[in-house]
Amino acid sequence: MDNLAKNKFTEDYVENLQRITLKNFDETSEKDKYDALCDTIMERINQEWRASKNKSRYERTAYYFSAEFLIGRSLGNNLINLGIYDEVKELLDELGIDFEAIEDYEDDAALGNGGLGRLAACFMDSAATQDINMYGYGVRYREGIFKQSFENGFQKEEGDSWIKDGDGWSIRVDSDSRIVNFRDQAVKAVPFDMPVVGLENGKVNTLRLWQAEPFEEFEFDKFNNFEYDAAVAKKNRAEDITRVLYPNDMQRAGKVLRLKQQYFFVSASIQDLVAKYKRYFSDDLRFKNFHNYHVIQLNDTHPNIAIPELIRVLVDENGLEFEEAFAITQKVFAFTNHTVLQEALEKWPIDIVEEVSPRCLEIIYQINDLLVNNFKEKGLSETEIDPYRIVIYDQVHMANLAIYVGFSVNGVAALHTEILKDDTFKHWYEIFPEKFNNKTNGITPRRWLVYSNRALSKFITEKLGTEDWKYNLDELKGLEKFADDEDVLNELWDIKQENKKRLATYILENEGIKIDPESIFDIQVKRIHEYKRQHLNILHIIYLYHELKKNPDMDFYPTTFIFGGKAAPGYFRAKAIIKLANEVARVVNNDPDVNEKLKVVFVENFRVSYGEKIYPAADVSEQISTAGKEASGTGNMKFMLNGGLTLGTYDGANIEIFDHAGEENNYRFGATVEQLNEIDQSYNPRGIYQTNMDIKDAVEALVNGELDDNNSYMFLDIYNELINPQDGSRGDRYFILKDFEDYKKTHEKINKDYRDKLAWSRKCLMNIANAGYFSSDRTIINYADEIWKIDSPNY
Ligand code: GL2
Repeated sequence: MDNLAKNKFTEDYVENLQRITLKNFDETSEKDKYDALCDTIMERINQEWRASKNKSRYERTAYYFSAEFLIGRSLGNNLINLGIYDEVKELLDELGIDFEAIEDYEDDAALGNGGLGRLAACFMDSAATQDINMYGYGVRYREGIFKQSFENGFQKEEGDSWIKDGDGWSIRVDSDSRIVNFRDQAVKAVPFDMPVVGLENGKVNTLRLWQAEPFEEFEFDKFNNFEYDAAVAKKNRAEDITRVLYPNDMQRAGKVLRLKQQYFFVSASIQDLVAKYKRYFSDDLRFKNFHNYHVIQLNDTHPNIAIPELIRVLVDENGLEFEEAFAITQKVFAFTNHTVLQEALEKWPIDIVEEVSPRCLEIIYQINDLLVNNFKEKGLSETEIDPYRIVIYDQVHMANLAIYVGFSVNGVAALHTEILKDDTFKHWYEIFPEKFNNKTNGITPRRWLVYSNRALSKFITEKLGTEDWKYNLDELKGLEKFADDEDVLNELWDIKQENKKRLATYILENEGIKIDPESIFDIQVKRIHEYKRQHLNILHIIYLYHELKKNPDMDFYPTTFIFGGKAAPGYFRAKAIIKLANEVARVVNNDPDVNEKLKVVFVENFRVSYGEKIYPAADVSEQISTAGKEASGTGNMKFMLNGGLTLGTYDGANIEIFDHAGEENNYRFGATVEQLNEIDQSYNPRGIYQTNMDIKDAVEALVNGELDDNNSYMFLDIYNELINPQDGSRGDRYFILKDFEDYKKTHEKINKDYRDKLAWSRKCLMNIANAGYFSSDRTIINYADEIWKIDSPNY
């Protein structure tokens, strides 16, 4: 901004502040100041937003359908992408306003559970920055993922009404409202559009989130009749649909309301696309060119009911024949799978599908018939066809629907895609090999570096002598030339130290725990799942605690273990893992024999905005899932980009991180998928427990009174799963004990290596320098290029 623009900004800002509050400047609150800043920025975005919309109207566009968009806060990110972050901070400073203080008035838009939802948000940022036409379509949940707190170490959940004080980043577009018809109910779908600003390129894409509303606020007759509850019953029933995000990560909900949410946003979105197409391509009555302008990417199975819905709209509302509509549909849909865990692959009982949309169920049967005939022609018998059926045993298989109809199926990391082809969807791969492809995930460097790690960002620009890396992250490779430059390595070390100090201060304020910024920060933040093996990490901490108790003078570099993440409210064992971590933290942190050397913190309510403070401060990134189970992971990339070294299994995108940054610059441990497959049947966790005393002592602590679970039997539950299975299985499904010894040894190596500051800093540098591949810009360009066939000016 030149001086004129700066003055204008300040003028607009003060004027907005007074206009929306009717107060004099010095009477306004910090919240007022935050609100006015949103307004001022939205005004600036508006013009480019309209221009981008107008320009893309007659161009091929991708539509990213996702039940989740885990956005976080928008203020800082928008300022970064508009290229006015530092200047606005300065201008506010001149007005006596502390930017960081007002930033905290923004609630995270936490409309997602974890990686899958955050990926969608990163893709939005990258598409805009790479000038790719992409609309996001989703749900405007009034309650995001619950807020987590700990009571006596147990997780407590509380609602997260993120828009109760308004939402400065959305525009309600009443004129684009649609009607969504369920079997027993019709509701209004009202779109709220959020701008998605590209990095200083004038491109603004749109994220359109639908909110369910009644047609009438209340029924007057009933009210007059003193039936007050009944008068608003319909309104509540409508609003229920988008009231709350299901907090189950990778767990089928199986509830009518959940399918209603899915159908709700998908139906509104499909109607939206078709209505717009008819407006702008009014002479194409048979939708012959529809597929030339639209490609819909289905983010997991959640939006897959869009497939019959498009056919329904084309056939019932636009007079096409089923065959015509089906042919269009085949050219429009592409499907991304995000997990191989069976409990996540959605299958809907047909009575639920019928209750939501009887017509879609009918169309699903029609598609299923096509499939059966088609496969019979290929020579398959009835039983050979079974694994492909969309409807079988009274259930609709949402993945089968998308794989059969869609033209592309992709996994989210190289190993994951191989597992899909060899195992999960092997039968499909045999018939349609050409549909399968890999798109390794990525993260946006704008939020996860430029914004959240200002010092490192400045360092990179200085060393490379250009800001080009912000658009093309491969340029980071240029940092390698400083790999042996001691001054540069020291500088990098100091940046990490500063970030660690900032996090330590924040943790003291928010968690009430004092940690030493000089200690190794060893961090595991992600949803709590058995397959992610937070309990492997905790058992190892118990082992370390035992060692330090036996020998307080042991040669051990002080380490702080930091955890963060939410457990699904109904996932007992995940909650047990949280309780266990908190209990170990209580014991360790209060024991003066060890607490100079060992600290454990489980931060409350880990979320995007907490992550922005955590990722830049990590020395060690724990990525310790059972090999073959983590489809990709994306937290691993956030740590890497910020110079955290990966302590990881050979799983998901860890493998690609090791490939790019070098195994010598990271810490790989544990069994491979092949090894686990081999021992699967003969695995004997009890045998390991009986012969390895370190493991025995750590596992014993779960039940010998050393740790207190307040009679919840939570620790016994973990113990039983490991070595005393109650269900006749072999126990330790996720191979905790199998990988323990290697994990322990690798930790020992880390503990030694960290003491050589220059060598460690060199590894950090090598990770940063090779993080380019993990930019979601690269990922989205791959989607645009290989699946969507949409031009991006940058490839
Ligand atoms: C996930 C995978 O578990 C995770 O490994 C992957 O990185 C993300 C994004 O592709 O998708 N699948 C899934 O259902 N959730 C994930 O985080 N929630």
